[in-house]
Amino acid sequence: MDCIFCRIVEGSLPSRKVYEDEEFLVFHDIHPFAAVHVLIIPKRHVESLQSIKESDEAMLGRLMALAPRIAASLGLESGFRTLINSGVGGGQEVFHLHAHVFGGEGSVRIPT
Ligand code: DGP
Repeated sequence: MDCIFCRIVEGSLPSRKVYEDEEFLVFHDIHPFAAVHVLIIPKRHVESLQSIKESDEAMLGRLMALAPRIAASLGLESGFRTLINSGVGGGQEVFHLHAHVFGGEGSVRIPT
């Protein structure tokens, strides 16, 4: 399987890391839409929100709970926006589950 985000997790593709723990990796998006634009991904390959199983529910809770911690660590005191594109029809381009976190200049103009 050739997955860009799995390669970032492995370290064979570089990224600007913001946070890492056993389960998740957070890094800056290569094409930022806002002053702050990072991606939260599970290290384990999960294709999409479209394909999650019941056993993924706790992981998803932890992923979303990480967003405010990451936002705070990046200085987004006034708020932030999250987005998960799911499936081709939902605008997903990289098929490894990820939550976008946007903040600062530009973040409120991103089309949803
Ligand atoms: P989505 O449409 O939700 O699948 O968004 C995928 C995002 O991933 C898109 O905003 C650009 C970003 N991206 C794609 N390839 C790379 C990469 O190699 N490195 C980083 N840091 N971001 C990437």
